[in-house]
Amino acid sequence: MRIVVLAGGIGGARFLRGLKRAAPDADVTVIGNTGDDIHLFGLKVCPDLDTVMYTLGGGINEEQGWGRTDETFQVKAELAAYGVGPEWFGLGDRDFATHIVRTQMLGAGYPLSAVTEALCARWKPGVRLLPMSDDRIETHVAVDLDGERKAVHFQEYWVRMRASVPAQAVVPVGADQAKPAPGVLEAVAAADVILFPPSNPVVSIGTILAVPGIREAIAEAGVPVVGLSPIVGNAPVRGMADKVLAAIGVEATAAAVALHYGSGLLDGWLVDTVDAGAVADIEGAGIRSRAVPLLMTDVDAAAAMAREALTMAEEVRA
Ligand code: FO1
Repeated sequence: MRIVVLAGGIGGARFLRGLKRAAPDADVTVIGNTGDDIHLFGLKVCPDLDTVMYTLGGGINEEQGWGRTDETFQVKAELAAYGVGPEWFGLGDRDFATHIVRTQMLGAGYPLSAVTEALCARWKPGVRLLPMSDDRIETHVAVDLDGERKAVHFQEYWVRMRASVPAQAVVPVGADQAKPAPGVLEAVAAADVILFPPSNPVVSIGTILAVPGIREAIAEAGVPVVGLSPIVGNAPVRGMADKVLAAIGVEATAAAVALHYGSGLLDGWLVDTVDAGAVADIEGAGIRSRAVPLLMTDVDAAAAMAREALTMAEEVRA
């Protein structure tokens, strides 16, 4: 079975770990969000690609959900001693190596997709990890600060500001001119099932869908597309997805997110058991829905969610 998964960072990565346990023989292609990417310390940082790669490759810091395990911060401290920041972004020593290799290869002319493949040769994530695009796309967030509207990079909004002010708009800068990375459209066209894990619907999956051609390819693939709600009990499972949902006028509920994707894209949508009351509304909008436990408390729980998603895919295919 060929499965295509659109993934952001922590939620996508943990779901994928469950999917690999639930379907060990499946051929899984991950289309990773690169809108969170940023140039810091002279290096190209790709948080979501790395979170997937480290999580599936066994190198992730489990408590944080991002960055490397057994990490130290000597390089960052040395840079700070030179007055070089930003101090608000924690890049560890082990992680620096990944970014040096990536930046060197990009500088030598390799596209991000080839660089990601080279990094994955070490981590062996057991999936084919593709960036959504080789073109530079950076998500910016418009905020009102001191009476002025200002655009900040997504990482600055998320990590430095902790989404403490309302997001007025979210813009994937460069997406309109971007092309899907090699292999992305081919993987979608060859898929038996397409899954949207409980990743952020705006800045993760929304950004992937903003790359011209990807949304259309998924809608036209003619195979089941099943998603899992990242909103449980009217709040994000983790992160601050409600802040960016508000910016696009979507309520932070499992049903509102399903309707935001719409029946033109989604065939099935799993909600958490606490949101069982939303199932009828979602089905009324032409999307099959069921309430199942959606908290990824451990790999077994994530695997159970993946099994539910695959079962629903078979039901909507029938
Ligand atoms: N998230 C934080 O909250 N603080 C950090 O200092 C931080 C550093 C960081 C370094 C590398 C990396 O791959 C991810 C990192 N993240 C950090 C996570 C990341 O900023 C976001 O959570 C994702 O972009 C959202 O998916």
